[in-house]
Order: sequence, then structure tokens, then C-alpha cells
Amino acid sequence: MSEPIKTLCPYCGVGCGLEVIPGEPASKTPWQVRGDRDHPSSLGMVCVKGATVAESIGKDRLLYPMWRETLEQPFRRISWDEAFEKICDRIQTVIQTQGADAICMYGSGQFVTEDYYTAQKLMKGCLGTNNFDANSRLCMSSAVSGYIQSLGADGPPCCYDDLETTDCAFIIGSNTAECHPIVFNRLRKYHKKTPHVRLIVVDPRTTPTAAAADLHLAIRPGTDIDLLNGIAYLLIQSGHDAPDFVAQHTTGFADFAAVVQHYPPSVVAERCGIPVEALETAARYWGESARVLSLWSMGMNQSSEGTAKVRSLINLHLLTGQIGKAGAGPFSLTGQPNAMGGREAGGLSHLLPGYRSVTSPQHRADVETAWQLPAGRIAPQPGRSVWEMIVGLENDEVGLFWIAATNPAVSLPDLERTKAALRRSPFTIYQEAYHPTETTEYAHLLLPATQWSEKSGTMTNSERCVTLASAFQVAPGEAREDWAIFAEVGRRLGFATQFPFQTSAEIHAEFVKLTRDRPCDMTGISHERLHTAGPLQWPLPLGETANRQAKRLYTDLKFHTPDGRARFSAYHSRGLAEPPDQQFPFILTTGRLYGHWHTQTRTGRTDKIRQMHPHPFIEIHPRDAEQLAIAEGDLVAVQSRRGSAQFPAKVTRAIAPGTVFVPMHWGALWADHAEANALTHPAACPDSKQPELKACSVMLVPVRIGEAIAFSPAIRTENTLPV
Ligand SMILES: Nc1nc2c(c(=O)[nH]1)N[C@H]1C(S)=C(S)[C@@H](COP(=O)(O)OP(=O)(O)OC[C@H]3O[C@@H](n4cnc5c(=O)[nH]c(N)nc54)[C@H](O)[C@@H]3O)O[C@H]1N2
Ligand SMILES: Nc1nc2c(c(=O)[nH]1)N[C@H]1C(S)=C(S)[C@@H](COP(=O)(O)OP(=O)(O)OC[C@H]3O[C@@H](n4cnc5c(=O)[nH]c(N)nc54)[C@H](O)[C@@H]3O)O[C@H]1N2
Ligand code: SF4
Ligand SMILES: [Mo]
Repeated sequence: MSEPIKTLCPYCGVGCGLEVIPGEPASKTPWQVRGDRDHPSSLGMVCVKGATVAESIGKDRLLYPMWRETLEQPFRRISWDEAFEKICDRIQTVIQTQGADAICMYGSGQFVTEDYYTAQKLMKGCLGTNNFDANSRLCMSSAVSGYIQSLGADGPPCCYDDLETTDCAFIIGSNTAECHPIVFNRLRKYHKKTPHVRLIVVDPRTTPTAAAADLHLAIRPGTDIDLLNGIAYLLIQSGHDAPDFVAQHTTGFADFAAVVQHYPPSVVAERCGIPVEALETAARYWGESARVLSLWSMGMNQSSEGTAKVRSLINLHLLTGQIGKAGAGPFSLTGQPNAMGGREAGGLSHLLPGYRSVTSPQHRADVETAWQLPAGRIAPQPGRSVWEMIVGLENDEVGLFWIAATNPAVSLPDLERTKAALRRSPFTIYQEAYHPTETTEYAHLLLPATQWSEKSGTMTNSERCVTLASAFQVAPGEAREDWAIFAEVGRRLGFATQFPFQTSAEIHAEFVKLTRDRPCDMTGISHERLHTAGPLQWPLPLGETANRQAKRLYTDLKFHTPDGRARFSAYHSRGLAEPPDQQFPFILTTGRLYGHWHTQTRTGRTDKIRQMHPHPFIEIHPRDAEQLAIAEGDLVAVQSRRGSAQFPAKVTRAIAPGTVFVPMHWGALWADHAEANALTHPAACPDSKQPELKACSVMLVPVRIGEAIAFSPAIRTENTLPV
């Protein structure tokens, strides 16, 4: 390796550029990474996850296809040929006996766009079922539905330069400092050196993000809509609204204004559990700032009213004309590295490639023509969301469940129910990079996948910037690219015309054609061009010169609705799906830590990160801890209506009284009985179908020594594969 290879960090949606360099002779890894100074999104910065990524990539890999008839049997190694035969036989049997809608695939925002696209073509096109969903359902789907309903199309309108041009950053339901660290670094540096810039953080916890704020609104979980409507009330009252913008570029203001009337400061402050003065200050900061940028993630999206929360936030931007200009706009921070690419390629059960919808006859026809499939092949109704797949398994309506690049035996809500459903599955394919994960236990067929560094493909970050991540290592064992696996299944089922691809560049070239004249037009982007020009932001139509100037959407104030106007919405809060009560008096909220990534398949195998976060814990306010006679470090049993778990107590004022927090990172392989999702419920937003992973009600019981189930911070990651 002479010249450093430019690539992209495979962790979060910030999408930092990395350079791969040969490792020090004495180091544990054959290669190392550093930040790419030329990358327009990250300007050379990386956080601990990106910096340590080399350490985990080669450990405990799934190397060969493995098969077992029943979940009780051990796996045995089989050839790829046998694996493909089993898959194709099963698909044909299920189609004949139960119909194509009994086939379900559950994918991931950690796919490259080319994986996503090939999976859509196989499932929605060739097989004729829309049952493709992704873990983005747990993550970004409320942002997608909120943007579509309010602005006419998905796609965050802002860019990272806005972090350094805004006068007021309004961060709501996002622990940006830990979860999007380089976005936060850019904002924080600018905030520090620019005295007039205001930083408001709305989060029930005093996170490191909140600790850096000028104003922290520690609202009760689930009261975001009350707060946002309360801010709107004050903006209108103080004349900080923008009537000309509202009149010329929006619809639905009257209904919104009628709802907002019911949110005077005293009512809102009481519901949210914050002082009236704090609410007034927030409205004043927003109203007095020339440019307001809001940033949000899971505290908004993971809610039974997620779409309504997102739309209520967008209302504030419409009310004040804070959109379509530098330093302003509603900016959803995407979680996974390629959740954005997934949306572009149609990677949820109601979407088709190019920001299209399965319910639109025109969109289906566009895609059927492009795919050379008969008219009417694509089903007109949305497929199952992932939770509907789980319910389908419970009702024996699913004959084949294909999971790829996600670990549902940790990350889905109501884990006991999820695991019982997975156990019922007659045929589960699990396509993974590592072995074992918690989901391995529920699989019949294991397919080894290449991962980042061994596969080439594109990913789009939160600011619509597309980066090519090229392979620079050989695949371990017999691992194959996800797209290559989907394409081979397609060919073997008789769709040779649809799957001629030999490289991911060919897939990309076909995919971008389907974005022509769509909001996410990227016909001007190709692997070739990314390779020579570096990362490119969409929209970038064919023929347009790529400049490195960041772009914003809606600068002409023409929205993607039929009348070109953005739409106000009018929502009252319905509150939490499961409010606390006498029996379960605490609200449990769940989330992330700086070092760990989700279910730890990589970060659990990284020494530095394991030392940083050695074991799970539960955050409890000192007042609650005292009442329950819980001291720092005591084991606490936590029970919800669905299950239980136990964690050592971390007594801290960072959490509000009545609320407790546990990280989501510890599945069954990494600790005993410390699964956040043993406690959560699947109640979801009716529009986005995104579950309320941020709140359920629980009770706490201190565990007396002797009764404790041994708490084991030790990890069990030996590779148990017979090779
Ligand atoms: N270190 C790290 N970074 C990551 C990830 C990771 O696993 N580890 N994962 C990536 C992914 S996929 C995602 S989706 C993002 C998630 O990024 P974030 O959304 O920032 O992370 P979370 O910790 O899930 O939740 C954010 C905050 O929501 C708050 N919250 C809970 N309930 C409410 C509420 O009702 N209202 C409001 N306003 N706030 C509430 C929580 O207290 C929490 O601090 O992070 C990405 N980046
Ligand atoms: N309680 C609670 N639960 C949550 C959340 C929460 O905040 N609270 N957040 C939710 C959110 S936002 C998310 S995004 C999910 C994340 O949940 P998961 O998707 O289950 O988490 P990961 O650990 O990222 O799983 C990704 C898997 O893909 C594998 N992998 C990586 N690269 C590749 C590849 O190229 N190909 C293949 N085939 N496999 C690959 C990894 O080894 C890993 O096992 O969790 C959700 N669940
Ligand atoms: S901020 Fe996100 S993309 Fe950047 S280095 Fe950290 S994990 Fe990777
Ligand atoms: Mo996510």
C-alpha cells in the first residue's frame, strides 16, 4: 500500500472520510486509519469509533455457509452451491404453498446502496412482494414520513456548513456529542468562538450534548409536541412569525394556529416539567435569531407519535421562514452510515427506488419498465414493516425470513416476544459478517457476508454526500458481498436479464438512472466520478458540473408538493403509549454511549472501547435511589409488563427523577440479563410504524446479594464455528 486509500467510516451517518494506511510493524493491525482532510463532511476529524475500526474487522468472522435443519441441531458447513439451492427451493415452495407475501427480508442501513438496490429488485420486482424492510424502521422512518408529509419529499434540506453559519442551533432528542461526534465538534467549535450563537438542547437527560448548551430543556419524555406548540404560541404572540413566508409558501396555517392557541406557557411548562422562564427563553432565542437550525434524531423519531413530533418541529421552521437558506432548516441526523442510501434505493416496505412509493401507479410503472418486468408485477400496497414480520411469524404467515446486516435478537422491541417469534420461523436465513451474534441462535442457514473494507459500494451521509468505500482487503473465507448473494439468487430463479451485474459499479449505474428527475437526482454520480472527484452531494443531475460547494434544498422555496407549498400540520400530543402508573412508576428511556456501536459486533471486540464502557448500567436520580435504598453500584432488577433485566446502578443527577436510562448495547452474548429491549414495547407511530423504543414504564427492585443472577461483564466471543 503506497498511496493512502480514501474511504468512509462504516459507523455513523455523519459519514467521515477516512484514509487507510499501512500499520506500524509492531501494531495489532496490518493497516490503520486516519481522518481524510479532503473529505468535505468531516475535514479530517474522526471519533473513537472511526479511529479504532481496524481492530475489529478481522476477528470472529463467519467464514462459510452453514446449515441446520432445526434450531436444536448444530450447524454444519455446506457449499455456496448447496446454500443457493436451499434458498431457491424454499422460495419456490413458499410461493407455491403460501404465496410470495410469505417471504420477508429484513435488511439494514449498514448495506451499501448497491446491496439495497439489488435486494429491492429481487423482492419487490422479481418475487413481487413488498416485504422488504430495514432496521431504518427503528431509526429514520418517522423522519422520512415527516419530511414527505410536510415538504412533499424525503431528504434533509440542510448541510454541515449550516453548523457553522447558524445563529441558533436547536437540538432536540439527539445526543449529538456522543452519537454524531464530528457534527457536534463542528457546531461546538463554532459556538465557542462566536459569542452570539445560541445552543438549545431538549433532552430529558443531561447528556454531554446538553451540558454544552446555553439552555437545556429537560422535558419529561414524550412531551416534545407540547413544547414545540408552546414555542409556536410564544413566537406568534411576540410577532416573531413570518406572515409573508407563511402566506406565499405554505398551506394549513389556520388549523395549526387554532391548535397552538391551546398551548399558553403555564400549561406547557407544567406538562413538560420545565420552568416557564426556560420555555420563554427558548422561544426568544429562536425568534430573535436570523438563522435557526434544528437537529434531531431518536428522541423524536422513536416515538408512538414520531411523525407528529417531526412535523411539529418543521411547523416552527415554516412559521418563521427558517428553511431554504444558509444556517437554517430542519435537519434530521441519520443514524447508520447508509440509512440515507437505503431511502434513495427504496429500502423500506412502502418505498421504491428514486424516492418513489409503492402506492403510486406511475411510480410502479416507472420501476417495472426500468426492470424489464411485466406491468403489474410490483404490488400496490406496502409490505410488512419489521414488527409486522414478527407478528407474521407468530401467526405462521411467514414461510421464509431472510435477515441481513442487522441483529434483531438484540435490537427489536419486546425481546421475549421477538425471540419466541424467531423461534417459530420455519426457515431463517441470516447473512452476517461475524459469528456468532445473538441472532445466530435463530437461524437455519448462515451466509457469510463481506463487510466494509472487503466490499466496494456507495454510502450517503446525513448531508446527502455520497462517498465511495472501495474494497482494500480480500474477503475472509468464502464471504461474499450482500449484493452478489441477492443477484445470484435472482439469476438462479430465472431472472438472468435482471441480474447481469459483475461489479457494484454496474449496479450503481443502473440505480442512478432511476433517480433521473427525482428529488434525489444523482444521475451525475458514478463510481468512476467518485473515484476521481471524491465525495459528491446530491442533487447532481447528469451534465451538471460537480462543485465542492455544499448544497441546500428548497433555496427557491418551491417544495415537492403538488402546489409547491410546504404543509403545516396541526397535532395535539397523545402522550406516551405506556405512561407510568402505580405498579410501573418509572419511565425507562434507552439509547447509546459514545464508544459502543449498537449490538457490539465490532466495538465489543475493540479493547479501548471495552475499557471505556466495561459493563451495562442503569442511571437513577439520587432522590429515587434514596427512596428505594439503592446505592451506587448496587444491582437493580428492572421489570416491565413484558420482561425483566438487571443492571448495576449509576446514581446521577443527569437523569430526571422518575426517569431511568439504560444503554441499548448489551445483548445476551455480552452480559447476563442486561437487555434494554427485554423491557421495551412495540407500540409504534401509526404513520411511520416506528416503535417507541424511547419510553416504557418499569418498576425497580434492588437485588439483595445472593439473589442476583451472576452479572458477567466478561464477553463470550470465541469463534465456535467448526472449521
Ligand atoms: N456512539 C454511537 N453513535 C451512534 C450509534 C451508536 O450505536 N453509538 N448509532 C447510530 C444510530 S443508528 C443512531 S439512530 C443514532 C442515534 O443518535 P441519538 O438519537 O442521538 O441517540 P440516542 O441515545 O438513541 O437518543 C438520543 C436522546 O434522546 C433522548 N430522549 C429520550 N426520550 C426523549 C423524548 O421524549 N424527547 C426528547 N426530546 N428526547 C428524548 C435520550 O435521553 C437521548 O439522550 O446514533 C448513531 N450514532
Ligand atoms: N432499546 C433500543 N433499541 C434500539 C434502539 C434504541 O435506541 N433503543 N435503536 C434502534 C436503532 S436506531 C437501530 S439503527 C437499531 C440497530 O440495531 P442492529 O441493526 O441490530 O445493530 P447492529 O449491531 O448495528 O447490527 C448490524 C449487524 O450487521 C453486521 N454487518 C456489518 N456490516 C455488514 C455487511 O456489510 N453485511 C452484512 N451482511 N452484515 C454486516 C454486523 O456484524 C451486525 O451484526 O437498533 C434499534 N434498537
Ligand atoms: S462521527 Fe461517525 S462517521 Fe465520524 S468517525 Fe465517528 S462514528 Fe465514524
Ligand atoms: Mo439507528
